[in-house]
Amino acid sequence: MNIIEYKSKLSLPLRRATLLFLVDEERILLAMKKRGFGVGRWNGVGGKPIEGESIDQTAIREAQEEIEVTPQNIEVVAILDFYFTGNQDWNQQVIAYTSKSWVGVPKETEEMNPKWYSKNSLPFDAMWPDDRIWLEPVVQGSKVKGEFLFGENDSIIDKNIEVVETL
Ligand code: 6U4
Repeated sequence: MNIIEYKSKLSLPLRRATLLFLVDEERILLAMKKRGFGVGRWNGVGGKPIEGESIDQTAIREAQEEIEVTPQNIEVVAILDFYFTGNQDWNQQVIAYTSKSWVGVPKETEEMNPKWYSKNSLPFDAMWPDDRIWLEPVVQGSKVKGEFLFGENDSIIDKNIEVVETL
């Protein structure tokens, strides 16, 4: 199975979700997901839009809910289409953002536990397996478009990655 074959069988458009990383010159803020989809992994903060909300508003609200900060200058840095052979309900398009300024201090909530990491030493073994492919260029300042097809145990069985000028 590859992405082209898989997509040809899909009938519904991908639902969207956000993923946001606070960044400074040397560091990136990750957060440990404490429950739900992606539990036990370090990731950005984010989730699904609620009715009437723009995707940018979702990214900001989710940061407020999950780590109690308000991002001030969000920028889209990746658009990633994720497909799962095992469960179509997990398919999603993730809009990934960085923000270089914010109001508040990142705080643990019932959903996420935030922690600063050096951009040079991300904990890829405890992250989504796609992260080492697309987040690496993103932390170096690139913008990325990507598609990933996951098989058993979230292994990547097909992927397309492109560094782009604009998203
Ligand atoms: P709720 O509705 O909050 O209970 P939950 O199960 O917590 O849902 P959701 O949808 O809010 O999950 O958040 C999923 C998060 O995981 C989003 O920020 C997007 C992110 N995500 C999904 N697939 C990913 C992947 N392959 N790689 C990655 N992040 C991913 O780095």
